[in-house]
Amino acid sequence: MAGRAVAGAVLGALLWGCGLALQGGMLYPRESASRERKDLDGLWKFRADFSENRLRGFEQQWYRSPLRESGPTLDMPVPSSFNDVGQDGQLRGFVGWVWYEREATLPQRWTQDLSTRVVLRIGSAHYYAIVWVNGVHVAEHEGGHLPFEADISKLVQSGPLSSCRITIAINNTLAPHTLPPGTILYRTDTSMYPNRYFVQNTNFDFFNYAGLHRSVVLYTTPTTYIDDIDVTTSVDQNTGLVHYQISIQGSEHFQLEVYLQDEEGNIVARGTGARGQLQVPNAHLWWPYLMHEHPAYLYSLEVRLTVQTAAGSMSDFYTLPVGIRTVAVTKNQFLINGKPFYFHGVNKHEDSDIRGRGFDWPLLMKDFNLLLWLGANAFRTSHYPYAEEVMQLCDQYGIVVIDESPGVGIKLSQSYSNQSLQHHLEVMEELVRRDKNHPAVVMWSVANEPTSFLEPAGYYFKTLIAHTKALDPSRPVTFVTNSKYDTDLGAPYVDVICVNSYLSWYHDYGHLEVIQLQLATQFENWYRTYQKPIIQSEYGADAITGLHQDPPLMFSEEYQKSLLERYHLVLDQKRKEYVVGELIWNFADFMTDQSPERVIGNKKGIFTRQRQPKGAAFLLRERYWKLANETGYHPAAEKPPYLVKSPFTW
Ligand code: BDP
Repeated sequence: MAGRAVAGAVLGALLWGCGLALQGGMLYPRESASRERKDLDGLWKFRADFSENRLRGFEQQWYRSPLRESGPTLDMPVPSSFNDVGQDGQLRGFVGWVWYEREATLPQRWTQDLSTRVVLRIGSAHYYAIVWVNGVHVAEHEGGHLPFEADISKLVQSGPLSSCRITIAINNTLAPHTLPPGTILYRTDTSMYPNRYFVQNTNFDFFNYAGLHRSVVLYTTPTTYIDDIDVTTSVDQNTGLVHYQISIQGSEHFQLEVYLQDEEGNIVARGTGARGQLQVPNAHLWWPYLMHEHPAYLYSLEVRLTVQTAAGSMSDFYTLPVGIRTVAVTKNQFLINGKPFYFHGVNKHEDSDIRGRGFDWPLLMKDFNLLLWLGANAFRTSHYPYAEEVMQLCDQYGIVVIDESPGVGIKLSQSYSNQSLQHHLEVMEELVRRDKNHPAVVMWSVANEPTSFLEPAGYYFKTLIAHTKALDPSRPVTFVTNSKYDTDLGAPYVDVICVNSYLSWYHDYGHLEVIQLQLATQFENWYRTYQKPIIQSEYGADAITGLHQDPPLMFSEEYQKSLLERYHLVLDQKRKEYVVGELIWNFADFMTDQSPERVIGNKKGIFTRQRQPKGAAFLLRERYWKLANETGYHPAAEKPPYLVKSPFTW
């Protein structure tokens, strides 16, 4: 019973956040003539609360004074997961509250100029976070993959201090109503388990890394500021149309000017007012990588806000990259700029040695270089939203994104409650708010492989998909299903059907010969029933790098390659009909919970966790460049072959 009380308290704290309403925009913090930014990356003070009820930090109010005064602390890098940094096995699997703290020194202008607004922004704190500045509560947020912020101007401008102390308490406990969901399992048999023993159980296949996974930044705006910009684009003949809507906070009397610049810095269109439409004759469209000779063309939308105040005039500037492109879906095609687009790419994870899910520029660039090398034109953000910097690179490199919510592992009936649905709707709102302006994002994915036979599931997904479409009518919506469970509850409502299957892996072990028949049947059944384009959104096999076996046996590199080749035979037939994409599971090996099915993580990567290629990477590379030539689009030729050559071959 005591154990239940312990974790009850852990979970109880999570409920505080329910019912948060979405307020304001969430523009990426960019510097401009009116905005400064200060990154708080580096070493933070850290303590995990190992007390029995995990609530000592709150009981002793650790946020009231520097963390070192309430006990020993560790140095913890930010951004990073805390799990794999240390040598303490207990911390690796810790469940409950951890505390981060750091002092930030502020420029004098920030603390003394009352027309400056100072904002604290947290890119990702997994899973539930409470934030204090100088001991004062400023923000709470539920959900580990999306940013949140707090206006801390009053706090930092009210005293003589030129520094502030930021304390962030983070709880990684997953409950049936969280996204992703989880449960705390109590082991009360004292002949087998120590007193108050509990474990965190989940129904998804990746390690529940936790901590401050992305940068924490301070940035400024004027007190009247550009709060949000919403851009959608369309094309009329050769003219690109940029529809914009801008929201301003702080005053109702302002002037707005917008300028659209091309890549050479020429102003190609201008407008005034909070909403409007810019016309760009002979527009350069944003095309995916390998689909066009000049992919990923980005204009810059510069927004200039001017306000007259008693003290004079005040300005705010914000520049947003804009790609002009259209997305549409027919019953058997996915169209970008009116041309059929075939997704040939990967599923990823935010996962690497030591950092766990922590953001890391070298890793990100390595991943993008590998995608370009591979000839991949797309990825799915399985199984949660990725860092904003990742989405920006996709815009810049022309890598098309299926942007997925953390709706993974939804299996229990309690995870279909109203509370869960409410939270899932809010997460979709936060995701669309953050990523709506990225031309690379061509589709929203609301969930991955939920269990279908539970009664409320139909209502849940119907509502969720309708809500997402209402939030953003400019993009199609999908839902990822798994033929293993014959899940079809989302299919009637989505625009594109994404199907995962693990033929000859989770069943018919070793029988590669059944793949062609089973895969063809899978596609035909889905298409016959729904008449919608289909993406093979996951397929793959574990391969331990360096393990060879010919004829192929499971877990060898040869088996992984042979399995993919069998899939490709069918994909090559069906892509001529209604299959519009193939995304390998997975780009790289990644960490999971421990189980007899996993050998230090999931080994379905075509690259190792250290990003070295297995044999399958070369196989896919050959295929993707071939697909690029067959499905790409050359404006002069008007039809394939596109004749692109990998710059990485000589
Ligand atoms: C799929 C899941 C994915 C897993 C994969 C696997 O969507 O998260 O990692 O199976 O088992 O069903 O490798």
